[in-house]
Amino acid sequence: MAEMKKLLRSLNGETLDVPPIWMMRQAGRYLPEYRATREKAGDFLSLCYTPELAAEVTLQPIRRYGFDAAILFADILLIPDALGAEVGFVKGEGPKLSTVTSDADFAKLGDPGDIHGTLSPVYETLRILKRELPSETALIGFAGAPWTVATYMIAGHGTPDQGPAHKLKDENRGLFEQLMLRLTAATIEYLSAQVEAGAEVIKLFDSWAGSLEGADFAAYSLAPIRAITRALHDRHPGIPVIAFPRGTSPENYVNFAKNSGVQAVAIDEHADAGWAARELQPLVCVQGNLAPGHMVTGGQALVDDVRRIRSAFSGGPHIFNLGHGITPDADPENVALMIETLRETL
Ligand code: 1CP
Repeated sequence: MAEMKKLLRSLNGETLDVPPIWMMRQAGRYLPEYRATREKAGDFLSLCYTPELAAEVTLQPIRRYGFDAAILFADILLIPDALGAEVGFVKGEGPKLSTVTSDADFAKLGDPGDIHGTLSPVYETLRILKRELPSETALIGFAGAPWTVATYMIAGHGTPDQGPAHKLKDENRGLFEQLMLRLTAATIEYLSAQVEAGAEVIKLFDSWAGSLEGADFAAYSLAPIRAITRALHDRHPGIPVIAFPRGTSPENYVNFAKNSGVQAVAIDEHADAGWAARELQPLVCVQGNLAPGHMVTGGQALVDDVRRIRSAFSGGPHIFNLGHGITPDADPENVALMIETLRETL
């Protein structure tokens, strides 16, 4: 039997001498080859929906660095697009969407079962990747968690404090919860199709979980992720799930690790590695948590921090990653230095 891929071994609970490594936003604007392909595709959504080009940019960081995992090139806002919201990416400004703030807006959204027409190119991208990836590289599919996707659908753009989504939640909870249920159902459909097309691991990005407090965190981050994870496990027994409730509190991270049913919890760079090793690693595999700023600044501080994090998590299952996505101003040489340092014999 072929040896199991490193990422899958960690997700299975194994403690490895050198942990597997991949990087959030590893295909992206810091790479010249990404910028060239992006130019060829024209707009960002065309890049996501052209399987040959989306597969090409997924493979670029694998060829350059030999990461242990490839993450499907797509975006969390493809679900709103497939549900019939208008979605566009304005250069230099980020995403712009039609908003959902009334019953009439909600009534225009499509059914979860009808998303596959729009999303079929994404499944084709996964099939291409399945054929073309090196045999040791794991293939990660992903979606945004319902809360994070809802924050963009309600506001119509990215927001620093998710104010519009909190306002709808507090002033029209019925409508807010209908939207959350629609997103949860659509996400189950989408991720299940990704697994059928070849995804071996699923990641759920709850990038704005940090603004949900107390009971809201349990109801709108933890509960929908648990529902999605359960449905995926029912349909595809054994499929590992990584979730990223970015920016949440230590108590919430622990509650999440105990009760979400996921195999790995990704932590941001603000979570203390020693704390996470003690409190989370006995419960789940931990992914993280190098500060993305090191990819800009490099040098000895980068080397020291890679060693510190590897050592803090050496007693349990760990996936090395950044605490959030790499930024466009990062230096590709610093990514190489991070990997070289991680893989050195100590
Ligand atoms: O012009 C460009 O090339 C657009 C930049 C870009 C890229 C490279 C966007 C627009 N999305 C992506 C790809 C992407 N997005 C991936 C691909 C795989 C990889 O990681 O290599 C993934 C997993 C995402 C996920 C994503 N999109 C998240 C969750 C992760 C996170 O960073 O917190 C979020 C919040 C988005 C929304 C989004 N899409 C794009 C931008 C600039 C944003 C953020 C908008 C904001 O600041 O609120």
